[in-house]
Amino acid sequence: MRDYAIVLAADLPTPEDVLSLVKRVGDVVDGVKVGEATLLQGGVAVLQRVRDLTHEKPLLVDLKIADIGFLADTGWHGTNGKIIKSLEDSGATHVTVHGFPGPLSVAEAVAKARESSIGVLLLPLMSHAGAKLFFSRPLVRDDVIDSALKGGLDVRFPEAASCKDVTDGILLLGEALGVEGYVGPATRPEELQRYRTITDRPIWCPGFGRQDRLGRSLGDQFREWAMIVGPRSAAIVGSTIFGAADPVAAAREVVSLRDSATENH
Ligand code: 3DU
Repeated sequence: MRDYAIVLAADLPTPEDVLSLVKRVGDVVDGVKVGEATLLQGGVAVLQRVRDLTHEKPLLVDLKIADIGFLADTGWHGTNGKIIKSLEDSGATHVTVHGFPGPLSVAEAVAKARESSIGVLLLPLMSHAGAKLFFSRPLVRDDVIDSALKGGLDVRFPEAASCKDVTDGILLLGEALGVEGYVGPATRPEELQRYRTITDRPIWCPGFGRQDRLGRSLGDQFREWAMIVGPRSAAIVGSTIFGAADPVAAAREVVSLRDSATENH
């Protein structure tokens, strides 16, 4: 994936709408995100149809998986693994997974995704208003480590990283379990800064445009995002592109704002 990638969140009402948007905008953006609604309507076959249009570009399936992990003598037999297995050979390159269901759920997701060459992006926090209600609840590092050990996981947690809340705990889990990267809120620059004190992995950031609550222009939002997260990152942009009168022009404008925000990096 290219540095500072622009990933289109193709959140349109039907799979046919999604495919016709990708046909128009796929060459301009650096990747595509397909949501659960599209998958429920179109089935996993829709993913290969997107991939046929975007070729080698990343295809993120945004399922925000949050089910059980179950480790038996014969391997992983929880539901997270079964969900991920159903994406095998579908064209998906990445999938989103929640961290709050705990170490076994994340570990199973990572293990099964690896078998299918899919990267797990974990969600330590979200971008919308109110997301901190639960993610900012206190959590101590020892409880995260104990839970992983009790689950039978033999993993190493980063030595230096401290933990004060659920967001930190999910970042610690992601580091210990080797996720490919994280989803992080472009609406919360100070939280993205916190991510970067714990991880060097890619951070894919939604929340541009309509979700911004800091009164920033789109250009300022891109500048702040790029400065904090650095090149190993992506901006996930939906309605700013697909809601515009001319989505192709809007996608070009987003790419050009990204280019100016990163030209000196
Ligand atoms: O606000 P937009 O239209 O640019 O769309 C953002 C997309 O990113 C949308 O698909 C939403 O489901 C996803 N997303 C978030 O907005 C926030 C998160 O924390 C995680 C995913």
